[in-house]
Amino acid sequence: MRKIVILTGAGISAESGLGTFRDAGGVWSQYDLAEVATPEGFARNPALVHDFYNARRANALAAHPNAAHEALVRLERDWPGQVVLVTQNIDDLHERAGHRHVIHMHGELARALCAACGAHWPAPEKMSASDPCPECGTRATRPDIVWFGEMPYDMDLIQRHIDSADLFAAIGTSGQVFPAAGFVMQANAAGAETVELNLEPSELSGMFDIRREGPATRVVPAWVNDLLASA
Ligand code: BV8
Repeated sequence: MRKIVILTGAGISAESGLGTFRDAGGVWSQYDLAEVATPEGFARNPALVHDFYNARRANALAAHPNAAHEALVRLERDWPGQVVLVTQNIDDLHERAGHRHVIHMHGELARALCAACGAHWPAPEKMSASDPCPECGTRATRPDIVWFGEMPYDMDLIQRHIDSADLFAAIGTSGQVFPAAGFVMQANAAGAETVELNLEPSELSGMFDIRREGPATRVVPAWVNDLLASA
């Protein structure tokens, strides 16, 4: 039975009230990406970066999964083949909707990382650089987030999944951030059918075989219903 690989972006959490990055009024229009989402920015001003992610962690905790997250849970549960979910998002709405396996390629607000020894642990609601690492005791705590210029997590695993996908779907992503934006080209080269579900055309729309346009809470459940009806 067909293997489905799904990539989600900020658009799937938009209707849960979490901001996207590049839409009007998006996160990157309010903050300077270089200041809050790069290692250099963290080195310059760790308190500013922790304030930025502490605020986003609070927003994410106050948000709730929406019908799009829930539809993907149904697909993972009821699809007779393998379903692999890769997300660029750092919120935990997929998990809170009940999704069992989520690959967070850009890290997670829910985890902390020691910049000295690489240890990971569950993030406190409010994190600070002076929190001591539970493993090595160093006070070099950072959010476990992949910043610009850093290697995303699980890239080898993700590439293997895409190479063996029969269907690749990108949901709610503008296709402007690499290497995630390159996944559809890899899926096409691997012979997968590719579908884009988005509120509006993205940078990569021309790379997809099929497009379903509209808000995720409408187009994702409809897409999942059609898939399960065809299973
Ligand atoms: C790296 C964590 C090198 C931070 C993020 C070519 C190859 C490789 C790298 C590069 C390259 N060219 C340039 C680069 C560098 C860079 C990059 O891509 N820059 C861009 C800006 C040009 N990439 C990197 O730095 C990556 N690392 O390359 O490392 C390396 C190599 C070897 C060894 C070591 C290192 C790391 C990138 C990861 C950065 N971190 N996130 C945080 O979240 O705070 S990326 C950031 O953008 C966000 O996290 C987000 O996840 C990601 C993607 O954004 P989207 O999810 O697409 O969101 P966006 O707002 O853009 O779009 C929203 C979409 O939703 C829209 O399409 C909209 O229409 C749609 N939508 C809105 N509402 C709805 C909706 N859809 C449906 N329903 C709705 N209701």
